[in-house]
Amino acid sequence: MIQKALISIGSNMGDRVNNCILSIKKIKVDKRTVALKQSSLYQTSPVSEIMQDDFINCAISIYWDSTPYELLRMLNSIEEGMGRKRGIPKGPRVIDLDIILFGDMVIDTGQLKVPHPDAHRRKFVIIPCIEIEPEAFHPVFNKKLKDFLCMIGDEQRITKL
Ligand code: PH2
Ligand code: MG
Ligand code: MG
Repeated sequence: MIQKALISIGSNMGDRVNNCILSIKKIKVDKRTVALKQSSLYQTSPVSEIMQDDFINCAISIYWDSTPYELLRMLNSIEEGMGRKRGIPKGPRVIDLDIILFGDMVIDTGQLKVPHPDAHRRKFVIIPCIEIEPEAFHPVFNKKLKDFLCMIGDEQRITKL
């Protein structure tokens, strides 16, 4: 099964820019990945109740020649290899690699939820994703990703690096 996947990348600990770039290199090294597009890097305010540093966020699109669960496994192992510690939800992290879309599949299991359940509420996800895939489509809400932007308040800050 080959599907196009959109992956959101974020870091707010250590060398944030380098962490994002290194994670992309690691995704590309996998034999099942065909890299398509890579967004700009953005500095974004944390969307969280927990006080923490700004994030660097970006997104990539790939063709993935395996299942979504295998993609999740690969992303989790990159996170672990880069020193990600599972701490407080929405707390600071060295690297976070989230599957936003996987073709037009809808997955809702304990292990994996696609589209990412918060994607449509987060500028730091939508803006990098639509930079590279302007027509990206949300198969649960039957709307383009870009059509959610006008529903998100001004408190989420995002600037291109
Ligand atoms: N990730 C979160 C929670 N909040 N905020 C920003 N700006 N960027 C993120 O990547 C992020 C977040 C949980 O994964
Ligand atoms: Mg996340
Ligand atoms: Mg995650």
